[in-house]
Amino acid sequence: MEEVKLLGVWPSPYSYRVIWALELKGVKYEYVKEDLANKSDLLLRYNPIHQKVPVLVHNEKPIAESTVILECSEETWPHNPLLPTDPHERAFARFWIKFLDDKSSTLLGFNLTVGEEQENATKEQRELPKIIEEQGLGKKKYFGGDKIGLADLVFGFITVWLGVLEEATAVKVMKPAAADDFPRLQVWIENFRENSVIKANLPDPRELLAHSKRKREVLLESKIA
Ligand SMILES: N[C@@H](CCC(=O)N[C@@H](CS)C(=O)NCC(=O)O)C(=O)O
Repeated sequence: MEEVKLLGVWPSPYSYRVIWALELKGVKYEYVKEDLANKSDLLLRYNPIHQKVPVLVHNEKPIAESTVILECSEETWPHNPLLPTDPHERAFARFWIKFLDDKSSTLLGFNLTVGEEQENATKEQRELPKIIEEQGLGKKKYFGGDKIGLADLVFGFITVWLGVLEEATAVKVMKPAAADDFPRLQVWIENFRENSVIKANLPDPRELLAHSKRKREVLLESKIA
């Protein structure tokens, strides 16, 4: 019988990407909670280079890096596919996986920015909704068409994390110029959150906000000290 373990930490959006993929595919797995302040021997052994979560361990074979894990899961458990079969559409999905993953670290690091660094990060992020609306989503429901795919999972964190980061920093990162701006992105956010599997596997926004505020306070205190 196969053994699948996921080393993750709350509320890591990178861990959530993998949770969503495994849940959407109906893969049974054991979730192993990591403590990043006191990393386990298992994590250090399985991801010696980056020492980060998530790590997926399939029959004792570890794989690190969330987008690599997503690709590997797709090949290991091809049922309930999260990538298209057509080579061009598959490549298109991979373009967006890469693009959205590259943007994720700036977006997620936003909570830990102040001053000029924050202004620069904000400027960069304000371009993002337009690109996603016009190039990524177009008239489609999800990045790959009618069904949730890997690119949606990579960007899925913004459906909860973005609002929380904006509230914690009191900055509108992806601020629409008008209330009805970016309607396709808004619809995508609603569709993503309303998917029953995703909905059952999202962090509580209040807990996430409290966590983000605590992290930001620690940062601000260290800047003053
Ligand atoms: N590029 C990595 C990023 C993973 C990552 O940053 N994980 C964080 C938790 S959200 C972590 O494990 N940090 C531990 C550390 O930096 O020591 C991925 O996509 O898996």
